[in-house]
Amino acid sequence: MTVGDILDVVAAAAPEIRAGLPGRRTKIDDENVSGERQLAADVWADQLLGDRLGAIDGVGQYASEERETVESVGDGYLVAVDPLDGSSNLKSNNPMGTVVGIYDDDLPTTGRSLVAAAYVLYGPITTMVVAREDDVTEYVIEDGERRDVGVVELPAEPTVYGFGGRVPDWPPAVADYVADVESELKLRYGGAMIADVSQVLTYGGIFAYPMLQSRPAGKLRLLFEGAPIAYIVEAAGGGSSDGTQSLLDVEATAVHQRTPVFVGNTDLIDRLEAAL
Ligand code: FDP
Repeated sequence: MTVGDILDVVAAAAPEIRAGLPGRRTKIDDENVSGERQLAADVWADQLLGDRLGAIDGVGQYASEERETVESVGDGYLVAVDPLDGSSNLKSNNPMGTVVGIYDDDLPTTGRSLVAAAYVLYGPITTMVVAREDDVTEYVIEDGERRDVGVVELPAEPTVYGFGGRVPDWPPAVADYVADVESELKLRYGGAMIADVSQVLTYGGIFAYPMLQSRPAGKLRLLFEGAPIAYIVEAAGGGSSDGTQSLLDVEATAVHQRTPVFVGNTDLIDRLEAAL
């Protein structure tokens, strides 16, 4: 039952997180462990989720993109959270999300230790997508309760693509790949991984935050973002890659390790790996 309890707590926290955003759009003086200036909303969502998830019987550790160290809170699963993914979208009032990975191992580990992964999308409506044992379900969150609105399956025919990072900073092989797929797909990039991945899950296609010439490991965090999203997309019938292998197979050596992220329809991921 613990996995279900964790997901219920995340769903119950979502309306509270959303309701607290309007007054927390400003940056504070602190940086997170990855050197990024935090918003008041990042810190607040992290505190709220840490308190709630840490109190669940059966949760052993709480790890957050916003905290340097993993907190020990009892015995059981390790819950890794990106409390507000894409929070730089808050200033311009564009969508953001919360990402949750439930691991049955200590960090650092691989995505193969995930027993479930989920995200909340704070869009025009608040939705939650949960992957568990190859089953991916979308919920609408109303009054903190999850209402099942159907199975999520990646459409067989891809239509959208969205790649992060500045184009002149992409390695030539990434630029060539994008030049190739942009004749087949239409650009959809909003700047929050969760919202951009949701477009791929809905319409088919590929989302990436690739390796950059200035930043060979890319921007996104493997254990908080890359692996949970790969778990969801693969369970929905798609593929994932760090450029050479499934994101679920990448061995982490540090809790806050970064990785290039490519997720989407398997043929697009195969072509990407061949191009790199
Ligand atoms: P943000 O910095 O706003 O939290 O997780 C990092 C992330 O957003 C992703 O959600 C998003 O895909 C990416 O960074 C956006 O980065 P760019 O601003 O470089 O496009």
